[in-house]
Amino acid sequence: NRYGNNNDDKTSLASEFQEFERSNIRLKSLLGEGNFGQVWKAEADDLSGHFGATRIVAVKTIRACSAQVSLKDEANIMRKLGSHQNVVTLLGACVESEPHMLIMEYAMRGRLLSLLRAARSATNILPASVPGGRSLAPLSPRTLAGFALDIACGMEYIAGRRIVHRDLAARNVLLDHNGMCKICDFGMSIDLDAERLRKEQEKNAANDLMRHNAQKFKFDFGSRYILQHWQHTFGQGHGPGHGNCSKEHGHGEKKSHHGHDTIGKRHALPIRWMAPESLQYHMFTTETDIWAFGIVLWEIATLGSTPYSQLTGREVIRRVPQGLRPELPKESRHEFYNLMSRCWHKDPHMRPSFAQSRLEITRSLHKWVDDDS
Ligand code: ACK
Repeated sequence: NRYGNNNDDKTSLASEFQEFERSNIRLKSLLGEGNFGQVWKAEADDLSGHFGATRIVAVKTIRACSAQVSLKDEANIMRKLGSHQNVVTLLGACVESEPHMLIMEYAMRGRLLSLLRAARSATNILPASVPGGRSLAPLSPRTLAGFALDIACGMEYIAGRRIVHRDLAARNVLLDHNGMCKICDFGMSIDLDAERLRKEQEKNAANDLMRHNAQKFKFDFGSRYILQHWQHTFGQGHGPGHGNCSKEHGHGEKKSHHGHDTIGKRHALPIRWMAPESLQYHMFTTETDIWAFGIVLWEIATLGSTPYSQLTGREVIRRVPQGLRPELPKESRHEFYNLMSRCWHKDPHMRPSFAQSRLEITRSLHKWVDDDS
């Protein structure tokens, strides 16, 4: 299976990713900068399983002024993901000491968003295609559908590993030398298994606290009983202590249920790619990733337009939960019209899965091949 899981042995991952020796990395040129970090093109020696060899890699680092930002969570998510041809693979990490570094496979053709925008103008020079690779010049409907298929496959794999990406967008899809899409940037992602474990621990801690309070209450009840008994026996004004304890106890510990606290990370949010339930209730699930996938289909069909470009972020937050959707591009093929608008169903459970999306895109691709021949 071309798109199947090819790294099911979770136990092998832990040992595979020891701390990488940072003197084996040579930064060569800056590829770009994000909110907190930089991405460098670099050379790395002796990567796991390739001793004695040097490989061109991409290295993500944290800028000195953002030293408090950690790349550990991102490294753990990428470790859990392992290797898939439509996901940027982590090759090594330096996260035991500062500055943190993530060593990733290098995707030489850069961001999908840049490629889509470059294709708008015929005068722009697009990268030539590699023999055996996908043709990128011109960007035919079939090439565009190929991108959509790659992203659906990558996301199906990611969702299968119980990771919610939370920042799926054409700017976070890279192209390798073959013109194959690779999903990247897991800086905002959450691991649903780790979250569940954390919530269970929180619940246990809350239960312990409740048990502790219940015992305290029992003790207080007991002491009040003794006090009343004392007062009954010896009359008011006598007794141990001050004898005025009737209203002081019995407060139950309140347990807060803020959905947004469960994320535990503070980042600028990709509002124009977010589902109504994320905008309103800070809920992030595989279904909200599907919503973002629908927006990516829209970005592909419009060659890199910005969703709701006429609106401010504030207006998007207000109007998407009221039913506003991106305008469907006239030039896109009917199948994708249909698919992207189903990704934007108000009810998350009515949205297609990534597997379903993959099947539908594959079917369209086959149909076009048959129509063309
Ligand atoms: O369009 P780009 O060249 O592709 O500019 C951005 C920049 O770094 C900041 O994110 C590039 N980039 C990120 N990760 C990789 C990677 N694994 N391989 C190649 N380029 C990358 C991205």
